[in-house]
Amino acid sequence: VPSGPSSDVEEFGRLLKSSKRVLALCGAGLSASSGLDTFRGAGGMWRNHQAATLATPEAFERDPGLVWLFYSYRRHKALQASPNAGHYALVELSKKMPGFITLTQNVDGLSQRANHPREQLKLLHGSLFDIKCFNCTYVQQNNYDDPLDPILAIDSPSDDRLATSKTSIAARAAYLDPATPPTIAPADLPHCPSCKTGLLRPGVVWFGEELPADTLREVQTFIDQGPIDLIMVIGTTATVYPAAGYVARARAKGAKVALVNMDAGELGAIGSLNKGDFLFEGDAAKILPEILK
Ligand code: BJW
Ligand code: ZN
Repeated sequence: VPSGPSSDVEEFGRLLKSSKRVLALCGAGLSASSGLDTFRGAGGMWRNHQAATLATPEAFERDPGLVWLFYSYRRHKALQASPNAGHYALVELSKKMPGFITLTQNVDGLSQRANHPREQLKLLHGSLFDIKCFNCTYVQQNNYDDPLDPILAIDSPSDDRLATSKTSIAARAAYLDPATPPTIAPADLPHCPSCKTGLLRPGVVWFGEELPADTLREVQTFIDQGPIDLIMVIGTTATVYPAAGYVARARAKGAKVALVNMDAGELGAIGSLNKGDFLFEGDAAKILPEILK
């Protein structure tokens, strides 16, 4: 009978202590206990739109106002949230272990606000607080304006009230009427200060877009440097590529896998957990401080 993964905190502590090169691959579950929604499952809906259908360049071309309202809501929520004990536990481990880097798919800025050492934090999917031009190469980093523009205020007439489940059925039905015009005329949305013609957009990586080349290069350099002892897969379904592919690449470099997830049924790209691997089922904000101390 093959034996499966361990959930023994002491045994994990011994592996961590003997490790020199460690990766964490993080997803939305890391920020769940800070009150931010995940993409898939219960939290992944906004105004009856599946979050993943709004996170594409095609959606932005079709209705940039709708997509911007979704991101304006997400920026607002992220700014109201605070980093949790899970973010801080990763920061502490980073300080203790120079060979530890965190690859995060999250765009919420919470790791940055927990003062995660920047060289040890790789933002695979960009940030809600980087603002780019849809047409040219203009980028503005660390823009925490909320709203970015008055037209995107979530209490404006084109607001976010429909996002709550308390919304009246009539209001929701009116919104979903296919005759409903675009939420905001594109001409009224913020435009690029550089080329003047392009619409500004959030600096996140949408489906079909390349991940930031410099970040991918930095991660590749780390992988190429030698064996990897451990990859912790934290609060992610590991279904979105190329991010999910890092689990197999770390394994190919000898890494054990430690899965930290509310729902251990969610194995995504992880495949099966084997002897030597670890499984910690529960809230990342509670588990990470326990296993990384
Ligand atoms: C908790 C918890 C608690 C809850 N504690 N846990 C290879 C195969 C097939 C397809 C592709 C492929 N390579 C590329 C593709 C296409 C595509 C892709 O991967 N598609 C898949 C869906 C199949 N990838 C791309 O398009 C990427 N670009 C690319 O590859 O460029 C080159 C190329 C171009 C064109 C053609 C081919 C190649 C770009 C992907 C960008 C993804 N962007 C998004 C949106 C970012 C902006 C935004 O935030 O709106 O990133 S999608 C969305 O998913 C977001 C997330 O970062 C990402 C991952 O989600 P995550 O974090 O895992 O969240 P959930 O909700 O899925 O999971 C939460 C987990 O937490 C769950 O497991 C819960 O159980 C758990 N949990 N509470 C612990 N308290
Ligand atoms: Zn521009």
